[in-house]
Amino acid sequence: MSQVTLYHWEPNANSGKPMLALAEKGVAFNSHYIDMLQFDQHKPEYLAVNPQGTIPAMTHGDRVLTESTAIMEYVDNAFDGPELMPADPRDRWRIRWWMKFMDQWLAPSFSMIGWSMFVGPSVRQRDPAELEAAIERIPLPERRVAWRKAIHGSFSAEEMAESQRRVGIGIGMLEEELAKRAWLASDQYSLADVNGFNLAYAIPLSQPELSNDEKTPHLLEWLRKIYERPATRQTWAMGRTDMVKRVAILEREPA
Ligand SMILES: N[C@@H](CCC(=O)N[C@@H](CS)C(=O)NCC(=O)O)C(=O)O
Repeated sequence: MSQVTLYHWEPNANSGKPMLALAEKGVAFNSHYIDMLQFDQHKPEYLAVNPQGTIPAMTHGDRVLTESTAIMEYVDNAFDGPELMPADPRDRWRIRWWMKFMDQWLAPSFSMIGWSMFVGPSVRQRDPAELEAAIERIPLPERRVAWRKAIHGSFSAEEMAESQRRVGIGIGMLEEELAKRAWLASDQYSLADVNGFNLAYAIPLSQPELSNDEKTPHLLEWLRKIYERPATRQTWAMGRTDMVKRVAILEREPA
């Protein structure tokens, strides 16, 4: 059996997607933690795996796989375990619709807010010359821009407002969709739920005005149900930073 190694940061956003998919499938993997805040993703050892210097990446035997959503699909197809893509073509279309919408339109806005509130403040007290040298080593120019803005707190008011607008729309769309069925995109738990949980698990904490038991009951119930799954517990227990501890907001009150 070929070994699986996952290079990942926290169970959050892109890294959390393949972590949770592997756990749902019951696939044992070597966990290689990349400390994003220490810039491990730009060190030569990791660039030998993924020259773009972004996480996650996965190896399966001699195959190297990148792009979190595509990795999840690979995991679902390559291994036994519960199917995370139903057979029905319309369900498959809906799952891919949601994943495309989240990855392309919604996640970058969540990411901008997260980078300005967590990533920037976590590193900006370090020596400026060291930080600038670290940024210079980043292979992708767009990631250099994101790091500079996060460190210097220079996301513009317009781009932050646009991100907040998209988050508001996204929350409304999730609530509307989750009122229709138990899971986001089909009647069975799927990759869309894995993807969506990674994006949305902290919404009740970060957006309490927009998402709470009164305004978005279906969204809250969906998040809590996913958090109760053994694979989710196991995956979030692998987190090391305060950021992922936000998941505790999803614990149900004792009856
Ligand atoms: N589209 C890629 C995006 C990967 C990505 O940009 N990941 C972020 C973390 S969520 C990253 O590696 N950031 C590191 C950096 O910018 O230095 C995917 O979904 O895998």
